[in-house]
Amino acid sequence: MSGLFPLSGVDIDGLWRDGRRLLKTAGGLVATMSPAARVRRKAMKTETFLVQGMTCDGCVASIRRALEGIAGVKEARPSLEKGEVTVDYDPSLTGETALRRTIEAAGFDVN
Ligand SMILES: [Cu+2]
Repeated sequence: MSGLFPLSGVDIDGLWRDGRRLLKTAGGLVATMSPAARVRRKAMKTETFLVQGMTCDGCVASIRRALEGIAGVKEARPSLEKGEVTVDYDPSLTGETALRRTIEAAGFDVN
């Protein structure tokens, strides 16, 4: 079973569900990912914020925990040495302003 397009002898039910196309085959239903869903998966964004007030590993841990608690944040990597935090996130679920506010709410200043 391969591809997103009908093969001869394969009956398509014509519906897209959650970005998947259901194919009816002799072996049963097979779901394939739609091109749109593939694009959505890749649409992650990375942003780096300068953070003031990080002084120890405890600060690093609180910033990471706060940011990774936001829906859409995949990973937050604070650097004590550089005084910054780099965040990988899904821009369809959160944004720069929410990330900034979360860092501030954790007790730090963001530039
Ligand atoms: Cu600290």
